[in-house]
Amino acid sequence: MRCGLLFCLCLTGLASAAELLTDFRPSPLRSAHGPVVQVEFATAFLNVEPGSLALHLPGAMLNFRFDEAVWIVGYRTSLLDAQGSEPKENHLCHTFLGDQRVMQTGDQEVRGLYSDHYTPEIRLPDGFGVRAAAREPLHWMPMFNNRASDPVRVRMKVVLSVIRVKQVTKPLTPLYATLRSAQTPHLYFVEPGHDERKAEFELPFNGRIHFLGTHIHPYGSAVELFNVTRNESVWRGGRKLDSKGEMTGFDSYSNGEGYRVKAGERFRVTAAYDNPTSAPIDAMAGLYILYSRLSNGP
Ligand SMILES: [Cu+2]
Repeated sequence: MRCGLLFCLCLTGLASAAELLTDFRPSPLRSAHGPVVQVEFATAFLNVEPGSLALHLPGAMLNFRFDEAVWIVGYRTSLLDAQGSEPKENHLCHTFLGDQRVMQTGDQEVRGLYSDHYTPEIRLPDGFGVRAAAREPLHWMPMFNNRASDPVRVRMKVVLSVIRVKQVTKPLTPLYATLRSAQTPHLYFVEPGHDERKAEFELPFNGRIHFLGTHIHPYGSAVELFNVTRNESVWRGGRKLDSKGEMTGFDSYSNGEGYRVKAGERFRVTAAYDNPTSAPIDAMAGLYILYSRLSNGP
């Protein structure tokens, strides 16, 4: 198996097929809507220089397609070091996968998923999926951080869980996504102590929100989505800590029934950081919203 190019599909053995993902394997995931299979790919080893934040690495992005129509129902990314272990440090800023490149401002609707260090895996509520047509061009973009003083060498492995359209046994509901940041530009710095950033926006669709996930950096403490029109909180998530008080993950919202949205309602995303250090820290605060559309309004 050759991995001489900057990007390769080493794990699937599809290096010669490059960007066409066809190697479906059994998945441990189960769905009432059809058999779930998974397809994997990985980057080659990449050097991430010290001081890198939200770094795009040349050659680390991938344009790919499925040979047949699929519903993407799960997405997992993991970083591996030269020993094949997951590094303890946080080198994954975030990734995007979808039908277009994700813009971090404005009213963009994408069909895609994301991951970050604190939300490395998304499993959509059963019965929902992101639809990809046969041979439709899809784009995958990883971004990296290295807050240490030495370069690191890592590769990223991706597992996509899908239901093949030809194997669907019960209809699925398509999900669409939009990314909303509490701060633009999205990379900012937080002084020691408590910090909150807020942004308001309008959602232009009638539908239901079924998944909310955050993109957050170390010391991010809470993210809230608030419906300003109705004066009610939609969801508030916080960080997960281990027994030593180390941040290990962040809450997400996943619900088959979902939260109703009426076109034109205004929302506010608020992100809080608590910086316990004596120096400014880097921060990002994004909310990735996955929703279904209702043709006749909520
Ligand atoms: Cu980031």
